Amino acid sequence: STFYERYHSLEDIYYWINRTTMDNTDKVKAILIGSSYEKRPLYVLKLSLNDRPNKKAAWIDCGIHAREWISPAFCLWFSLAFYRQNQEITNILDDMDFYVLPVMNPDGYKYTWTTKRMWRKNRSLSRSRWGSTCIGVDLNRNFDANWCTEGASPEPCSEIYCGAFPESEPESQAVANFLRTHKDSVQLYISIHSYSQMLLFPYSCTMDEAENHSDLLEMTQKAAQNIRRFYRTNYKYGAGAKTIYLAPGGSDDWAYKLGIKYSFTFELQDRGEYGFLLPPSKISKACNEALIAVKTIALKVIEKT
Ligand code: 0X9
Ligand code: ZN
Repeated sequence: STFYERYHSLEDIYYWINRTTMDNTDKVKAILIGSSYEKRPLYVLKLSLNDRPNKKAAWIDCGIHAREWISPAFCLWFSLAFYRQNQEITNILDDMDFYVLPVMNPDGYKYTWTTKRMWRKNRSLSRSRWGSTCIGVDLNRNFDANWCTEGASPEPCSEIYCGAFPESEPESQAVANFLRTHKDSVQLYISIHSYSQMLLFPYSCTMDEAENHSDLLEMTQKAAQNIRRFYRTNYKYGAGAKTIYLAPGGSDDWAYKLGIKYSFTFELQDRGEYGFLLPPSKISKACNEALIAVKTIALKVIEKT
């Protein structure tokens, strides 16, 4: 199997980031957007083939949740597709730069490799009202979108703990700050998770429909159709709250409210057979499915904006 068909330790991913930027200085830049609770750097790769004024951009983040190993694997896979530059990708890159954050939660990811494979949250220490301590905030409940309402928990020991306040965590703050300063160019936001095979869009923090619901529905429907056609895999699609569950404080809803009107969360393979423990032999199919969805949606965004 190739490098991209295996899961990689955090150290390997940092090495890969370094290597990739050094070998492709004309197309890839690493941008330091902040650091994690345990002070690990958060690097975003800017993938760009040309420099034009008013160039559009897309954002993809991976590894918000530590145990979802297929997610960082996808960000690496996506970057490879970019170097290889098949025709379709080149067409997209003509009009659109990509910002790729391979691991939003490096402390949690590291912890799943060394200590506890099923860890989800980041690794920050919190004290509850009762004086007990617990570790970890769910970064996908920590953004400012109906923060800590139904579907998130104010209890530090919960797996869906929302944190002390919106953007209390350095990881979510770094992402939010970057997107705030780039919101004029970034038109498309995608967050990669697993598992359950779903293409989700806002809202997840309320049952209300997004203002461009029918656009988003059509885009995810097309993406799901393409996945089915090429890989015979079924993906559900729809607004998060109605398709999966009510879950406030997510990055996709926050990005949408910021003004990024094409905002998505992809839940990659599988549907529970292996769950978070998706075997390496399944990486290539899972990533190609997601890649088709990214391409389909990016082309639509370019058409529409
Ligand atoms: O609950 C989540 O954060 C995501 N599912 S996961 O199993 N990967 O944890 C779904 C996120 C959907 N979007 C929002 N809740 N905003
Ligand atoms: Zn997740």
